Formats: sequence, C-alpha cells, structure tokens
Amino acid sequence: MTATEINFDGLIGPMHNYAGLSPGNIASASNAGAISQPRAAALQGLAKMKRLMDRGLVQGFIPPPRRPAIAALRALGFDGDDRSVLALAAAEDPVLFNNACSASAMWAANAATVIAGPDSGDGRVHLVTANLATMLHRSFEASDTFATLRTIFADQRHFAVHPPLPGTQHFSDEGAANHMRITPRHGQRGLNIFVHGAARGSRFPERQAKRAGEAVARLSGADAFHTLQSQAAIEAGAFHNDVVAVANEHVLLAHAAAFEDREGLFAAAERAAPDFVAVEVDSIGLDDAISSYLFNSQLLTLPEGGMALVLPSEARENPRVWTAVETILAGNNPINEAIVVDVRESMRNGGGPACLRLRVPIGEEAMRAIDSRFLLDERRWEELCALVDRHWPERIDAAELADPALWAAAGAAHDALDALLARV
Ligand code: SUG
Repeated sequence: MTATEINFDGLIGPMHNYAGLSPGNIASASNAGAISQPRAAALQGLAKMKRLMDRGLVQGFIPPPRRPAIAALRALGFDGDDRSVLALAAAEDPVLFNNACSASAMWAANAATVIAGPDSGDGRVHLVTANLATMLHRSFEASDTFATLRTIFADQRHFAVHPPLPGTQHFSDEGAANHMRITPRHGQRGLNIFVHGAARGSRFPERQAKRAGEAVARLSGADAFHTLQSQAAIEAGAFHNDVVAVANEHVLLAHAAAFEDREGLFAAAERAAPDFVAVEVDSIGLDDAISSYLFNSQLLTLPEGGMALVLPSEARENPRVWTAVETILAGNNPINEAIVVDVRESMRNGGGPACLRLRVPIGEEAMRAIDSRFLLDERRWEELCALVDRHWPERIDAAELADPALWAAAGAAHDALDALLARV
C-alpha cells in the first residue's frame, strides 16, 4: 500500500491562557500568570500549517473544544444556566475553575494514539482517544476529543475510533506523544513503540502508564514494543517522550539520554526496519534540549523524498542547538531540510511543533473517507485565519479568567467556528 501521512494540527482555541497547570512542564510553570495572546497563538499555529501545505504536505486540523468546560463543571454538581455554572465554580473552587478554562486540547499529539492500517489487526486505522488522566485540566479533554475524532473519522470501514481507557493512574495515557512508529515506509507494516514512565519517586509526575500502551496495542492488534523513558529526562522536564525523541518511517532522532534501554530499543527498531537509522544527539544537554524543543520538531517525509525537521524558532536561537541541527543536516541520514516556525505562544506552555499535531498515516481510499471539512486547502485555511482574526481575544490575563465578558467572547468565537463548519 502507498500511504501518506496527514498532520492534523489542533486549532488553538480562544481561551489559550497561562494558568500554570502542568507540574513537570517547566515552560508552563515558569509562565504561570503571564498574559497570553490567543489570536496571535492561533495565527502562529495556522502559519505553521500553511508552511507545510506549501511544502506539498497534507494538512488537517482538529477544532478546539468549548472552553470554559461547562459540561465538566455541570457533571461535578455546579447547577443553573451556563453563566451561573461558571460563576459558582469560579467562586467556590477557583483552582478547579482555572482547570476548566484550559485550552490545552491544542496539543493534538495528546489527543489519541494512532495505529496505522498496515499495523492493526483488521487493516483499519485505529485511534485510541487519550484519557489524559494525570493532569486535571487535560482530563476534561477526553470526552470532547472522542466525539471530535468520531466525527472526523466517522467511516467505520476505514477507521476505528476507541473511547478513552479508564481514567485512572493505572491507565494514564497521553496518546501519540509517547508513541513512535518505526517502519520501512509509511504504507508498510511497522513496529509501534510505546514509551512509558514508572513509579520511581520522580520529582515530576510520570504521565504515561505501561498498562495504557499495552491496552492500546491489544485494542488495535498492533505489534508493540514497550520501553521506559529515562528518569533523567523526566527530571529535566521531558514530561512526554516527544520532548526528547521523534521518529519517522525508518529514522529515529533522539537525545542520547532519552531512554533507559537504548540498546534494546534500537535492536527492536532494526528488526522492524532493516534500514533503521538512529540519529542520536549527545552534543547538547537535556536542559538545552528541553528549553529549545529541538526534539519536539516534526520529522516529515517530503513529497520528493528526503525528510525535513520542522523546528521551533527557539532551536534556531540557541547556538549550541543550532550547531547540533547543522550536524544532523550534514550527516549520513535522510534528514536534509530544516523548516523553522514561530509557535512561541504554544511554546510558552510547553508545546512545540510536534505537540501541536496528530499524525495519521493513511492510504488513498481511507483518505477519501475522512470528513473533508477538517482537511485544509487554501480556501479553508483563509477562512480559519479570518475567523480567528475576527473572533479570538487579543489577550488574556490569567488572573482574569473569571470575567464573564471573557466567557461571552469565547462562546461567540466557538459559535462562529461551529457556523463555519456547518456551512460545508
Ligand atoms: O500537557 N501544557 C501541555 C503541553 C503538552 C505538550 N504536548 C506534547 N509534548 N506532546 C501539558 O503539559 C499547560 C497548561 C497551562 O499551564 O495552562 C499544558 O497543559
């Protein structure tokens, strides 16, 4: 089968803010309380999508769920009309309320784990919705994400969209951010690598349970290899594997300290893809890796062959990291192009280019079965830019999330997005 990879980026929502909700995510913690710029954030995300479209790649998007998460607050016993639910929650439990205001669904790499058709037991593409059980604000995403994925990938002849695993620490699941696929080519059978944490008394939470990956592999029928993320990486702030490693087809780009058992992992990858190439970087420390998000680049196969790294501008600005990038580009591996993008608003909450997208490797027939409203062409992209320009707030002060005028503005923005999606 010939296959293409589609990158579905999370459209950054109108409530994007810096409330410091993610312990272990250094950027989120250090920007807590800062002023965010939702409009600029969403336009940065859209500009990244356009760069890749212009480079001949197929690009989709995932709309943001409504925030504040009124339905989640209702389920927790806050009652009345929407405005009363929000006002009551803000007054009674401001921490819970802030969690319900998070726009973190933008990081689509945490939406689901995607198992490609050639790897699954039944030939369909399987998407297992992530429960995001470790972080309160992110746990509110799972039900919305499940509904959205079922809309985009509704055709059950080609897709199986699974509900989230039970939302407990035993199955804590953060989706594709902790999953890598090694395969000779996108359309061929591959090995699914699940990277998990463990209860090692780390300073920071270990957000992916091994049992989650095991369940995802069973549900989808995939060949799986489970490997432990290094404690050093977690301690340094790599709260997801995709902060220290990225794979594409037969290539793995990783920091040398990313995994506890790199030999075991490399041996498994070599069995899955005889032409496996490991591009390991040990010339920069984990601190530079995490502040620059070098490994949170998208690693993409280009239409004419070769691969590109889609890097955040923070990687360009750190001379040690940029030297490492130049070494990668000059090395004996398929990575031959660097595309630098500005996603600073997302980066300030710990989300780089790779966090913002969910990759779906897919054959031609299945591609035609995707709900086309969520695939971008020039016109659709322009419509989204105009929508954001018109309706997304210019700035949000994290101290003012309880302002009813902000809820009204966010509601109007979501209504406008729903209207746009209903038009086609
Ligand atoms: O889960 N940040 C996200 C960043 C997720 C990045 N995704 C990947 N690495 N794939 C997180 O920690 C910050 C929210 C806040 O502080 O308001 C946040 O949720």
